[in-house]
Amino acid sequence: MRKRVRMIDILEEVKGAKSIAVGGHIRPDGDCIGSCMAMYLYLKKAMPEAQTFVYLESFSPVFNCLKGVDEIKRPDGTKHAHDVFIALDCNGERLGDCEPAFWGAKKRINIDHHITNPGDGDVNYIVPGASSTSELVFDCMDEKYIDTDIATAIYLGMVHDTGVFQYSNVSPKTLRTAAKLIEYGFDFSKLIEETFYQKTYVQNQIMGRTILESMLFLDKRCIVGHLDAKTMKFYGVTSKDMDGIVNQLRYTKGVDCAVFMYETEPLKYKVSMRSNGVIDCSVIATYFGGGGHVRAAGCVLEGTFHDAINNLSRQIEKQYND
Ligand SMILES: [Mn+2]
Repeated sequence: MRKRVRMIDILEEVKGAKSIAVGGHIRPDGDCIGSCMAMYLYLKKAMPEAQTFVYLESFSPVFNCLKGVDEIKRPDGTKHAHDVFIALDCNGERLGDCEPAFWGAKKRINIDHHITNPGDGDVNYIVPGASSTSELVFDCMDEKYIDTDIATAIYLGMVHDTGVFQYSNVSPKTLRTAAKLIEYGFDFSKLIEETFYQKTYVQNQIMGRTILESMLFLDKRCIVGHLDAKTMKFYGVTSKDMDGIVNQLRYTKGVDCAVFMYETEPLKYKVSMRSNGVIDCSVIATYFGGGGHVRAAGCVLEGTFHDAINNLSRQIEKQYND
């Protein structure tokens, strides 16, 4: 049974506010960007008397198709003193350089679907079973203010966190929400192709190379691919070019859990995990100080690649033995 969480009306929550900030997590993904931009555009439209800001770290240029991205402010680590700060798709800790502004706000609102989020706001709308934060953001809106640009941003967020409505986090409500959104008449086919599937030549090259050099482990039920800093430098790629690699690894027949890691600095790896549900990725990620969902989670590991995979393997094996 899904725990019932009280839905919130965001306009009710920000009533009377003169300055409102919206922000999302470090290394923003499609859902983070979609939910933040939708919320920003919505508040600007429905609350013209307030000053609204949106803070996000830099992200892949594929998301520049959304309205308002040129107005995004970079998180600067200052406290500010907004009347309201709305943290989307994460809790306070994952806001990066936005964290001081979050804690410095008079009122904090937290909307998220991560099971690991305890809810850091004065008002929380945390629904762990939901497809995406974008779907939750839609719940908080009055449909009379939603327009094509807002609908596009929400739809984009939902597409990215559901693997184009494929993952098990999709509910009948997710699709009903998506149905309402496409009524606004945007080119969803182009949006999906250009933000989700399309890769640059070099992105395809590193995906190919990672898969070529991947290894099966734990009786061929798990797979790992990795990129070291030297290889990344050779191809001229950054973290933003890695999207989709871990999912492609997971599509290997017979594999329950895929691990992809890349070196962010010497002896430090950013780890992404995907599973078919047999392995709970969030348990493993949380053990190593990260977080996420059952089927998708991430963390950071220090040490050599072999240390990292040995440590992860031990934790995955525990679940097989349980
Ligand atoms: Mn999300």
